[in-house]
Amino acid sequence: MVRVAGPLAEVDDGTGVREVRLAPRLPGGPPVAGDRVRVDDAGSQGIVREVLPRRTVLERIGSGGRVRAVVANADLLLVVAAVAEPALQPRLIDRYAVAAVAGGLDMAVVLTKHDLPHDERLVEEVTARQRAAGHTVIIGSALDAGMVEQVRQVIDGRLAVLAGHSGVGKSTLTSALTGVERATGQVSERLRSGRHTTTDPRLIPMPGGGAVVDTAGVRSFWLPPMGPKDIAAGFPDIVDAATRCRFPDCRHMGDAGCAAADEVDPERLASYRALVEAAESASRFARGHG
Ligand SMILES: Nc1nc2c(ncn2[C@@H]2O[C@H](COP(=O)(O)OP(=O)(O)OP(=O)(O)O)[C@@H](O)[C@H]2O)c(=O)[nH]1
Ligand SMILES: [Mg+2]
Ligand SMILES: [Zn+2]
Repeated sequence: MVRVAGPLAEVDDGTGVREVRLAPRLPGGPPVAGDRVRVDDAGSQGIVREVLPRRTVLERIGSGGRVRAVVANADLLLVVAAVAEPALQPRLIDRYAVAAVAGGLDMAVVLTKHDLPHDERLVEEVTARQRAAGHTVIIGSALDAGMVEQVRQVIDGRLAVLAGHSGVGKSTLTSALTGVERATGQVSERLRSGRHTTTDPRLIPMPGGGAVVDTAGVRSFWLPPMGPKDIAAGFPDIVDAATRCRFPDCRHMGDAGCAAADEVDPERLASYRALVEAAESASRFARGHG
């Protein structure tokens, strides 16, 4: 599945991209970019009859509070964040890491706009923390061929999804990686209009192997409902410390004998705790008690 647009979609069967229709109440659907589908070619236009089981899925909370798939079957989540314009938000990267582990994707971080004035201390802190958590971090300018080559190497022939705030350079990178021109926009215009430049996630193959899905920028990225264990799984440093917590079911929320409280970087622990608290208040709200 290359992209979905209402009742229509584009699929690529290896010989080329063509337009198909989606059957109503599609089993396994609704489909998203990256999905594998069964197409019925009986009529003049192919009809998608089934969405096949997903190997991985990146999910978020969409409008209306429903869990929504963003991309299916991607191998790698590239979290794109600018060091300036828009401002770097370290905890957004942690939220994506939780979603990546939950959905079965590898993750790497791409920090763009290093050519613009920025807070270098914050960038160094974020980079050190993310590398300590086991993530590759690439820093540079999306307008620079050197960074594009580094990103290509990290993708390494796989299917990667580019996600992050609006205006951080996802489409700029996608154009450079694929040679397919993607609409890019000035951040100032975007802030005025409140609109994102990219609205249709689309899977685009890269010459020489691999492919990327350029997604629409998010205002914020909210996780599907999950418990403390699933949230902690997105923090390898907490997972490691947890083996030394006194109790095997330690939630690292101020529990007695918690090793994470002593060993884990305070900002990382605070980031984890904020997610657990947000998940708990969301589930209270859903049950109608809050
Ligand atoms: N100086 C500088 N400008 C950049 C860099 N990366 C992207 N830009 C510019 O930032 C603007 C936004 O880039 P886009 O690629 O459209 O951002 P996007 O992440 O696709 O945004 P949405 O589609 O709205 O989610 C464009 O004017 C780019 O030329 C960078 O590393 N340095
Ligand atoms: Mg874009
Ligand atoms: Zn603990």
